[in-house]
Amino acid sequence: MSSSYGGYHSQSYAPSAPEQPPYSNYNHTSSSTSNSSSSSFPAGTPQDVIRSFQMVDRDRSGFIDERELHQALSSGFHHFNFRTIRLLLFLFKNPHQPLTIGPKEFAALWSCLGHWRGIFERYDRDRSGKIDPLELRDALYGIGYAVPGSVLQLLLSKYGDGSGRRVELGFDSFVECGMIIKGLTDKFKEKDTRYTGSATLSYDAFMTMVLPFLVSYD
Ligand SMILES: [Ca+2]
Repeated sequence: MSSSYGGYHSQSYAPSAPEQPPYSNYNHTSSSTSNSSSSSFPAGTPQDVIRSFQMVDRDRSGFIDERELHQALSSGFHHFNFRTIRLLLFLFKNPHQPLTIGPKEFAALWSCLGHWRGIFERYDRDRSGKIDPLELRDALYGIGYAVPGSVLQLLLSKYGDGSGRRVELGFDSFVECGMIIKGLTDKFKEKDTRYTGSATLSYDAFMTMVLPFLVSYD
């Protein structure tokens, strides 16, 4: 169940799966008292991460939505487009709440983005502030994903401006590409237990694997 993304719960996408139970008590007790939601952050969460969350969680509900997440990440990291935000939301959402992020997920997401930031900076070799196709290939290879050129091309075709010019990815699009490749590959590996490079999987399993990565795509 645990994954390196801080836990996304793929079984909730299985068409045959029962409905998720309705929202149940998630850690924070009485929402009306003014206790800060920091009590729900994992121990050791940096103060600036907690502050970022609280700054956008204006109603102190202990959860943030798409717009609030966009605000928090854009001021903390870099401007994020909403497509990336929607993917992040799907991958990190609280299992009991549709499309919202609680403190625990926010801390996991923030630390995950920190890792991607490090990779981005390491592989932006010409310091252009963008990742070009070769830099992307090397970055993915560097973290253990030898992605075929044809797959990379297909992936990158989503990010062009239609002019046919070479695609360059900002941090948000880079994170998106990285998470799609990493997420799908890791999901595949779960089915390919003997690391043969091929796997047999059911229709349900296939759809469950792929769908979360498509829903953010408009
Ligand atoms: Ca570059």
